[in-house]
Amino acid sequence: MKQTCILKKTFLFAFLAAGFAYSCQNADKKTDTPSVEMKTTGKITAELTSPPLVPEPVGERPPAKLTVSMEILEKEGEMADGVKYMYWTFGGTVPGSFIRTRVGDEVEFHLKNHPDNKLPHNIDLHAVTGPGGGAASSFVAPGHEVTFSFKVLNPGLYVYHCATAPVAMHIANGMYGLILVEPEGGLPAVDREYYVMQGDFYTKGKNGEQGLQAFDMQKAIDEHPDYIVFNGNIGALTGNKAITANVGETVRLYIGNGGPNMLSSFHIIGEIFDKVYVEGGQLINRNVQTTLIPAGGAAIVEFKAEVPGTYTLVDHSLTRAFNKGALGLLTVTGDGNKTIYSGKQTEGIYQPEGSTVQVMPGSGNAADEGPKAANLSERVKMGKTVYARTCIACHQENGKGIPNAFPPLAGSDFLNADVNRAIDIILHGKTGKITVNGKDFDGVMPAQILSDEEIANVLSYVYDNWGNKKQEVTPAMVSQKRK
Ligand code: HEC
Ligand SMILES: [Cu+2]
Repeated sequence: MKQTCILKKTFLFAFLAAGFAYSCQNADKKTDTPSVEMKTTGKITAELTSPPLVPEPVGERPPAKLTVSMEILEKEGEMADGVKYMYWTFGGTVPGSFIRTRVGDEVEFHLKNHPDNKLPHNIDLHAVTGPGGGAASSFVAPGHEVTFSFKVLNPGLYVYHCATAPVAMHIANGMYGLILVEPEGGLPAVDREYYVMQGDFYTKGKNGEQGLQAFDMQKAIDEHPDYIVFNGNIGALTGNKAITANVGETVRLYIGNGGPNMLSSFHIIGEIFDKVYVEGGQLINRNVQTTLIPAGGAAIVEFKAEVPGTYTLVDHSLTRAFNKGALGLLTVTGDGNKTIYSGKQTEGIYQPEGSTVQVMPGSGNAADEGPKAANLSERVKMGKTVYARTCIACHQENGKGIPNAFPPLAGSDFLNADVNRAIDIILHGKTGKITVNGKDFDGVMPAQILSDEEIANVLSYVYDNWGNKKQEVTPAMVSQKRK
């Protein structure tokens, strides 16, 4: 772009076309001093942070010599409840420590491979101009430390990752993170900033299989991940680890995708991105619902939190979110704004012209004209269909739920303790803190618009499965509670 601008300028000068020259100058404003020639002042040690936190903004500081010291750690962690995984990490977390620089900085990078580690590693930073993005100079054996330097020339948000063979395996084990290069003067100030990175994981056992799970190279080659998650594990951004903001605050998310294979259709349910720095570069798109983040790519998204509530971060390839883990929560607290979002105002009877039965859906009459179970085994069978249609999205096919988000129905002490309470939950929904099998949940289960028969069937199915107490629920019991 630079080249063409210089050409254009010369050309236009000759013809005194000032208007064009102006727009050209404008486009080049941030690179008036080519970053290659920027002089550094002073030496500072980079602050590194673990996700979802990011270091302090660079603000007005001039380019500096910036020392980054990063330690590679191979360590066991928890992928999901009861599922262990041997992660390989930059700085002890997945994604690795967040590095924040400004354009023109000269980074002196110290990469240390902990002596307890088993393997050599290196680092390829997409913010680096040079062979392998640093990989060629940073190969380091366990118990060693290497140093290399680079100057950051291009502002933007960049992925870094290990590039030791087999590269996809090192990445699939968690070896990726983000490095931000802020423009001259820094990015505009916002109230909150967070760091979220998606990654796909391939385990020998299938999703949810307990115990220490080994990496499965064949599944990686076939691109069949068992887990697709934000920040390295299921639940990294839910429950008390949800990210937070207050009503009225501006939020900026640095979103990356480590891959190694999957693309991310990043979306926040209930929010619109006011701004997206497309692919982490200079181009700003506005009013975006879902932004595509390629493997080995990033984006910066910004929005204002206007309405209190819980917002769900997802990969909008939704089975990834609800079945493989790519789900996080943002909790916004503060006063509501009824103009922006009213909440439910009324619920009435919808009565199409000419219809005969005038009842609310789920009042237990109309829909009850459907087939009736003649015995328990039929009830359980019919309940399975209701479950698949209605409950599966949250409580999952195996009834195990999703840690920190949706409680398990499988072997649920809460469910087994009180059948009337269970009926009540299906009829009227449930919010507020509950404890299921020793784990706290504080979510929202919406009231289910189902007939007495359907509720009886689905609960009988749930009670009949997954180690629950084999309690039959009859339509009469439901009807009793509905009154
Ligand atoms: C939109 C997601 C969602 C759907 C759909 C949903 N639930 Fe729930 N369910 C929840 C949440 C969240 C909670 C916990 C509520 C809380 O924290 O107070 C819950 C709690 C429960 C509980 C009590 C806690 C436990 O684990 O024993 C039962 C029983 C239950 N749901 C059954 C069902 C059944 C049966 C269906 C289908 C008819 C269903 N749910 C559909 C989200 C959902
Ligand atoms: Cu590695």
